[in-house]
Amino acid sequence: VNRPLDIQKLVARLDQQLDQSAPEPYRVLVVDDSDAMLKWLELTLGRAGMQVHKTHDPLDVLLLLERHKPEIVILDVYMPEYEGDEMARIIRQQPRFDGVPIVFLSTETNRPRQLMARSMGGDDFLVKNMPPEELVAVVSMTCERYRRLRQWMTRDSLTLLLNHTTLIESLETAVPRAVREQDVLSFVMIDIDHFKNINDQYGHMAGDHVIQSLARLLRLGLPPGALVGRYGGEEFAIVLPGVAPLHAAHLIDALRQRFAAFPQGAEKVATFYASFSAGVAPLQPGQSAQQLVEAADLALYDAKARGRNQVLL
Ligand code: GH3
Ligand code: MG
Ligand code: MG
Ligand code: MG
Repeated sequence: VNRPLDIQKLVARLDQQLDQSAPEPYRVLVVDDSDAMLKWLELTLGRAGMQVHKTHDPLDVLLLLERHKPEIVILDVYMPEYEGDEMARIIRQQPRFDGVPIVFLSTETNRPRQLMARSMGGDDFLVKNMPPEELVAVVSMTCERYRRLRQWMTRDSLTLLLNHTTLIESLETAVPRAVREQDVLSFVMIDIDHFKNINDQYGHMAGDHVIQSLARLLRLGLPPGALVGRYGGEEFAIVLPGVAPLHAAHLIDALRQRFAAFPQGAEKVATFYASFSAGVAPLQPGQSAQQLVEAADLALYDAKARGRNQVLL
């Protein structure tokens, strides 16, 4: 006897695998005027699987922060030109680096002096000559916690797609880049059809499952480089750098067909089918990110007006 396939269970497992695939090594920046200390840090953290960038020149710190996007900075306090806490203050003045944890690593054992360094923007103060496994533990725990925090801040919790703010920020970065590189870029707005009816007929839980199923399809079905976000409620937005509008429309239409054929349902709910409408807009010369969103929105509106379950360019 064939038991019915438990789709939700399969899907939960798939999500788990997707989220666990290939954990990236922690990226660490170490700053110390002693080359011996830098070597030791590189060896100790490198052996623990971390990616270590090092410098003995505090003036390089901002450049290296920009270039390697480290997830933590380990900072010496006593250095010839700049003291570490001064450096921490400078890092903290840059809003884009405000979320990077800074850990001091120094011979200083004087508590008031340590506190002063922390008040300049440090998150922790470690004393040198600590056992290597302790250092590795502190760095891993700190990176892990900040990764989780960043995920909460940039992702939508129901779908794990980019949230509204992050998606718009990504678009505002992608548009000038496309202009600079003279590359095409397409933007897509998606809205699930008659979603209110789905909620009314099958309940909000079933509605949530529909949103999640579309999110999964978008996460798996788009080329690498695509930025996929939940724009709001049952609305999604996609930035496709390097993808021409016709190609974008075909990609989205293929997903539209798969979505419309996907049996929906939750526990104790009859199987039903959902669909979405989408508007695609190419980045036009001189267009701002906001104008691009408006253009895609307009195309979406047309797709709705023409009967839904279709993609319009
Ligand atoms: P249309 O085809 O014109 O898009 O019709 P619609 O019913 O989808 O349009 P509308 O935008 O008016 O309805 C969206 C509904 O989605 C309203 C809101 O109650 C519901 N909704 C928004 N966010 C969520 C959510 O996270 N979960 C669920 N279950 N419902 C949501
Ligand atoms: Mg020193
Ligand atoms: Mg809507
Ligand atoms: Mg809708």
